[in-house]
Amino acid sequence: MDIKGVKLSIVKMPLKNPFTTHLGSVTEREAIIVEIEDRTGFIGYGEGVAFSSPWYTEETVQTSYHMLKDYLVPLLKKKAISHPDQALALFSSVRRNHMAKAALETALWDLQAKKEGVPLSILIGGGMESIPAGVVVGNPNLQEAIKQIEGYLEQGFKRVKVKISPEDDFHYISGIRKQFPDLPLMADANSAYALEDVDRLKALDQFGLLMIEQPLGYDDIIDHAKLQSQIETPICLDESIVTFDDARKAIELGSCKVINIKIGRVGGIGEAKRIHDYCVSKGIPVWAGGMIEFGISRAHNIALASLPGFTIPGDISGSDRYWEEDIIQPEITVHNGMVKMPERPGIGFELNNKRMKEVTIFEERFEF
Ligand code: OSB
Ligand code: MG
Repeated sequence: MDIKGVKLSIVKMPLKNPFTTHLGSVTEREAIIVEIEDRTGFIGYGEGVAFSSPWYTEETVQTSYHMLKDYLVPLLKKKAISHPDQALALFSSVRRNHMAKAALETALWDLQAKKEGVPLSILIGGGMESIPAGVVVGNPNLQEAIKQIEGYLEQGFKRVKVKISPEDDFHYISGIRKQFPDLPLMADANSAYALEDVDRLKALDQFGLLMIEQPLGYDDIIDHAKLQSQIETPICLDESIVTFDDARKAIELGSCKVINIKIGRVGGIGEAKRIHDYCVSKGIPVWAGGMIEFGISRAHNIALASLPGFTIPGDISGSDRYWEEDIIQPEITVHNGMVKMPERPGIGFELNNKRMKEVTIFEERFEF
């Protein structure tokens, strides 16, 4: 791909409002922004979505940075590749560290799409249609959550996801349901339950949730299969699916009826596409999960969500969901609950250099 150099920037920005799960609150977001420049002057953008601490997966901003600087960027420098679909094989000597790999791999996809002069959605086999936006409410206070949901429905969001835990699940979900009887609603537990909680989870069946996301252990697929056979609500797996084989095994076992695909969690767009294609062949719907991310990662998600198997609205909200000002221009916007597919080559957004200057806390360049 004739790469000239790679730039890594660590950015840091406060969220407009704290985002709370039973695992804690996120009030500030750090991320790694990757820029890969080729010798003709094109620049591909990627975003490392690991958090500052390892609460969601084992990776952090610092472990990702270490992997990128000391292993992944040197691998890319040592062995030239001609297409981003060779990146996963190139990185195969590094075990896991999916978010670090995805940060670089997604930048290669953006670069390739720009070289070919096509939108990223088209390059990866998707389309140009607008996609429906879904939003996540991370607020355990029922009255505040209801207010927030009202605001999002006014903006036209097509689907709402809330966070739940055994502490307050029945009261919280029934309160929201009472207020919004027809709302396409789902609940994400981020592994807050154990198999012994089956009765609590069965009690939620009456609320007609679209799905319950990752109720049990973050690396489990066995107990989820046992749970799915006892509850009506479809189980969606998030944390448990970090590879194509995880998806295959979970579907074979009956551990879930839906899969949330996050590019960072599975190590890149190549693996995300493989999981998508397999799910389509098995009749398992998928949707694009969010990571409280900045605009670069959001833009990659939007392209991914244009693939035909993404039949459920994803965690795809606008730049203003979390940020006073995003690091891209134009910002991502939601109109009547829809996000327009960008038409320009690549991800279709540029870095906002002024904003990048304000929020960058560290940067480093690697010449090839
Ligand atoms: O479990 O889906 C999750 C955010 C950070 C880490 C994990 C998850 C989430 C979300 C998505 O729920 C929030 C968003 O990006 O809007
Ligand atoms: Mg989740």
